[in-house]
Amino acid sequence: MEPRSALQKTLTLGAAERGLRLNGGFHPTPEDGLHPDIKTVVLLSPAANFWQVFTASHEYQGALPDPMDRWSRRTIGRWACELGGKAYFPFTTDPIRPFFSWALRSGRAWASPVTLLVDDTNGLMSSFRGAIGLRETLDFDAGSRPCEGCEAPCTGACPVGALTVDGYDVPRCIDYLRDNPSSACRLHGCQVRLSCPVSTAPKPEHAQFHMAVFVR
Ligand code: B12
Repeated sequence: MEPRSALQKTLTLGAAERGLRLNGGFHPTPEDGLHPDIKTVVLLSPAANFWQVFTASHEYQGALPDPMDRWSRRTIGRWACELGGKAYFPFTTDPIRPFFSWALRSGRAWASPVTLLVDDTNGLMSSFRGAIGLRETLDFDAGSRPCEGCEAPCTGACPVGALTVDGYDVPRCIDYLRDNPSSACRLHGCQVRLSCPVSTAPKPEHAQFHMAVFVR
């Protein structure tokens, strides 16, 4: 995303220093229930060097549970304070912050044929570490849905048919992952997400970290 203002440039650089990248944003309405001073919510996704930054952190190297969520709280939370903004996280439950819907509103992510989010930079590997609400109004360039003209290999990539155009059979997916610790899904990540031509494969240890959390 090209920086369009001084603040956007600051945010782009600040994200890069933290192993993150700006992944669009949206302008909240009163129905979102956010603080009325928040004019823009900027979505933050992992950048290409995210795993390197995260594994160097004391959260990863320590023994406490949920190190990535704790890394996100510290890193994005402090950054939001520095910016005079408010941090939001995809893993909080009270309240749930609807990142899936927020991503759709950003104009940078879309529902894929298998319903999972797809974005134009990381394909079906699209994900978010957090978001920052700002008092400033920022506009972002819209992207284009990468699925147009794609043969949609995602629709037939799940080895057990758990994630298809018919939806996501979560118990079937988790049963397969638990029963098959040496499967490609466990070792390299979800085969549906990786089948997207725009997706970048994570390092195996990064994929295994997420899959272990998912099946625990
Ligand atoms: C609950 C949840 C799940 C649940 C249930 C999802 C379902 N409907 O079947 C479970 C645990 C199954 C799940 C799984 C995964 N999820 Co999930 N999930 C969430 C979470 C925490 C809340 C969604 C919610 O209920 N929102 C509340 C409602 C009111 O808001 P909503 O935005 O309209 O929510 C809808 C969508 O989020 C959708 N949804 C959420 N997750 C998923 C996953 C799939 C496969 C599908 C089809 C739909 C879907 O279902 C919600 C209800 O309709 C969001 C983060 C967030 N805070 O939004 C991540 C989130 C949507 N998931 C995400 C991810 C990364 C995953 C996993 C890939 C995790 C992993 N492996 O590491 C897996 C998928 C397994 C795989 N194939 O690898 C990403 C987006 C990925 C993407 N490209 O779409 C999010 C945004 C989290 C993040 N940090 O980036 N997830």
